[in-house]
Amino acid sequence: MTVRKNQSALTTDEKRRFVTALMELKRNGRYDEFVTTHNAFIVSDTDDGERTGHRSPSFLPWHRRFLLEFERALQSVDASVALPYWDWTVDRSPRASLWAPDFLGGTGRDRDGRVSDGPFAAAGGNWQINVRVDGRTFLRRSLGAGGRQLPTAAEVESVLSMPTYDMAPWNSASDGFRNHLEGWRGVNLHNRVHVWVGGHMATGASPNDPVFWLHHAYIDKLWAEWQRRHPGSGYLPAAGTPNVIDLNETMRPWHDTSPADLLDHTAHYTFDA
Ligand SMILES: [Cu+2]
Repeated sequence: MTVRKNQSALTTDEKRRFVTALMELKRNGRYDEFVTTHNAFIVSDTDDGERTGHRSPSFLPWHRRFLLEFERALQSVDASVALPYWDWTVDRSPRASLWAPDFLGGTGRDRDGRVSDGPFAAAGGNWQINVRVDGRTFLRRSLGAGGRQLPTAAEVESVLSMPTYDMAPWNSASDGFRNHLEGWRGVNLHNRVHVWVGGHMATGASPNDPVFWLHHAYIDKLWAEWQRRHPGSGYLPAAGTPNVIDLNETMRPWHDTSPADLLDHTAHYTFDA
């Protein structure tokens, strides 16, 4: 059984295996397929039209399935690997071990945002950015630039306390747990973390930065935590909503899984705590 651990608790060997598996997916081309898929959904998900991956109720089950696909790809390289999660309420500084050279490497240099240490630095030759938002082929970050702050535990708590999963109009204007977690409204959790990392993470091609998976694994964990706190609340909408994925409707691009199929993560993985 896959156990997703807090990234801060990984052993040196676990970090090395995770990075090696990422490198192999990058080398064989599968990694960039995930970047392409994510970018296509970012571009096509709109508040007034069809929306599946983002700014809609299926933001959470869509990313759960997307991460599951990615984790299975990693495990096809090394069966011992699981996706770690990044609790950014605790590891909230660029000095966190997450950003050390033996794991994800640090922030980008001032001039052009180029990440210059760690396994994903362009100079290593193993991490060329192919699914590009501009001409530049090197991974970019600007951790906490401009004095930006990651969300606090109290802010997370305020969102976990919301009893309703999602509400009409089921988009970036909605009240409720999903949109506050996603960040289009209120204290802003998920979106703000993308912006705090900066560089590729602040674009539709955000999975170019491996921290994408650790960020979304924590967002996914917060969904599980919300379910524990609100056992009487379920996924919404239930049925008949135009442009929006209802509970039992299947999601693109897989066409074989509905939100209902993805509500219970324990069928696929558990968390360390
Ligand atoms: Cu996304």
